[in-house]
Amino acid sequence: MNMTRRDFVAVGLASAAGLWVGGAALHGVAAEAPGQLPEEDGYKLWLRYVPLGDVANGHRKVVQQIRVDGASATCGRIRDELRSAFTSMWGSAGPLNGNALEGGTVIVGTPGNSTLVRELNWTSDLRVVGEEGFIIRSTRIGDKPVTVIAANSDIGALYGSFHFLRLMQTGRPIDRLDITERPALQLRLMNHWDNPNGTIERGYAGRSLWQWDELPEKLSPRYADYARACASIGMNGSVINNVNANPRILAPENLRKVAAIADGWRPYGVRMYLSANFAAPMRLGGLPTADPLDKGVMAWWKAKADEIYGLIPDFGGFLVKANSEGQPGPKTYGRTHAEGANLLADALAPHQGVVMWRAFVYDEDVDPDRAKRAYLEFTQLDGRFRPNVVIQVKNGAIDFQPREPFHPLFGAMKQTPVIAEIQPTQEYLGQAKHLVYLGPMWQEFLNADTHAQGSGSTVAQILAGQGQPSHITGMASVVNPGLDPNWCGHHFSQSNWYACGRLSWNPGLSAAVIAEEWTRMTFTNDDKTVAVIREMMMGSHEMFVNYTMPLGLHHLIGGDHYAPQAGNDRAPRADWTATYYHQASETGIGFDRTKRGNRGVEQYFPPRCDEFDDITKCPEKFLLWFHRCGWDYRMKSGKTLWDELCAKYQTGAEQAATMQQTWQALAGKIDARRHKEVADRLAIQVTDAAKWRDQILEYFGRFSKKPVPRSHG
Ligand code: GCV
Repeated sequence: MNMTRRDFVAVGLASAAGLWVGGAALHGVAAEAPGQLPEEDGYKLWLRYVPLGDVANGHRKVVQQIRVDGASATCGRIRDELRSAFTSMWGSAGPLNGNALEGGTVIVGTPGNSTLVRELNWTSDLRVVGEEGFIIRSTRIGDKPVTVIAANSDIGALYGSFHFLRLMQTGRPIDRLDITERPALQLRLMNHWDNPNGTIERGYAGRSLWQWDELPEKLSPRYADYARACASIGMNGSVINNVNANPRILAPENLRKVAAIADGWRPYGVRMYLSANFAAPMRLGGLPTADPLDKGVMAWWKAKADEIYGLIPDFGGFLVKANSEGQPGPKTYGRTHAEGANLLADALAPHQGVVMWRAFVYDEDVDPDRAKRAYLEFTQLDGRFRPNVVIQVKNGAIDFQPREPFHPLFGAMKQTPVIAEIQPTQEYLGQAKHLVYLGPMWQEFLNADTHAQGSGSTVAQILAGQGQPSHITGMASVVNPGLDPNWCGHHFSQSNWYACGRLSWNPGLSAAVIAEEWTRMTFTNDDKTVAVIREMMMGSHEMFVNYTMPLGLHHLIGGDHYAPQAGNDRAPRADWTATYYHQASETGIGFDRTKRGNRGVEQYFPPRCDEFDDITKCPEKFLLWFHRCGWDYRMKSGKTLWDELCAKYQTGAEQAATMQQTWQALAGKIDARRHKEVADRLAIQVTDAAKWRDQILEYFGRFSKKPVPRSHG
């Protein structure tokens, strides 16, 4: 789907009309009675469908009967979902597919599978929503008031049904609906970094979901539960194995296992993708080379693609990490990333598959500064990729740090589609120990104005197709589910899975709206409690940045990517140390990427480039990313840099302690089990936030030679 800027705005408006802003339109949701809340383990995620109290009476008038005429497996899932949701929310469900059309019927269908939908003749309205969008409308058929969830495909109808249920779950009125939704992005993908031995690279919620030793005969019920959760937030694909890919995932016996999972996902519209190891023709196929220009290698990949599509007809394609962190790639043979990507693209093209080629490369030969390398390599190759290649770019130029300026590749590739990679799994953001809601961070990233096509070229607009030939658009999320009972380790980490899906559907959604939706569905509809939790969540990212890496600092960690290690100066590569980035000395701190330094700012479009370059205009949150400053540099607050740094760390640690108290005060408002499990992790967070403050300030104090100001010590 090719979207113009106008289309993108239209999606945003439709969403704003269909959802709500900041809860203002909510009405009278009854609080669940304190002390009577049954304990929950979190397995149901945001699909709990708890009884809604008084508000359900209004809903019941609108929904008395469900009618889903289609016969496909997806329509079966829609019927099951609606029925079990209504039964759970109301204690009983109305009749399913009753013969007579009654007032209060919810009709779900497409013009192809439902006479009622066809006869409504909404042809031009349905054209707007494309293959995956939907319309939800309160209308009349004859003299009967009905609600229609209409789409062009069964999957669109499924998404519409989940949207309708979300309105109910969050206590919204459903009697006068006129909603039109279409996803802004085509590829809305989960990326798992799961290994064949059941471990997960950067996974913090137990072992891998995929039970390789039981497949393909035995299918864990979690596979369908997973696909259902993905569909409920609009995710339509998943790469199930680590980008540090074991070549054997492509072995025939493993492909049969992968196909069994894919079969279970199909009714939910979740397509299977795999990470491919570039050296698979050698390591699996026994060829003497993996050179992308070798005819034998080309034939091997074509045969492999044919084999995969024989088993998984709707296979999505390959994700590739090449010539990065020890992974094989085309450069091993003196070829370019484009030649490597095109090799796989040609094999997949007859089947309409795509290659997602990662821009996470930082070859030391390209430039001394890691942050500049991917841009330099990939902009040179723009125009040389096949049409079914997309470049998958992390949100920032280094590596999922707590805060990075947006990657300069967004907007820079004029002829090659670019999709974003974000990381719900919180590798550098407290893992599953800290409560950190990433919605605000992603919103900052998506709303960042690249100026690539003049003012207003936000990352979100670029992802949706503005200014690039985006026959393919998308967003990939390195996700967090594992076998832990609550899927994500920390109950609040579920919100990051939820948010990445909602933002992939509509990158224009506000983080606060998403936080509120999630809280209502996951914990409670009690307005006061919701407001408290939403504010906790909304402040949590800035708080984490404050107590770990404020003012543009980053990478102050070591191997575990969790604990403070600003003094880490030994690693196999210089750009894996902390000192490479912060460069603290007695004269100051920070990395000079200005026009007088290594000119990294020049990778951004003007006026963004000039803003980052000018120390008086550079947002202070990115100060030490772009500038090297003396310890006495005067900040906008009037404080010296050293004092400001101390204040940030102290504030962050205090905010963590306050958040713990806030949560404590919600005892009784949340079921006891989940309340305690969150409280236990908050205790770790508060202790570790204080450690961050103390250790980092002690370390930098050795260079600044200044005391920590009394109020912050
Ligand atoms: C999957 C970082 C992580 C690695 C990860 C890599 C990547 O370096 O620490 O675990 O590897 O990013 O995104 O490829």
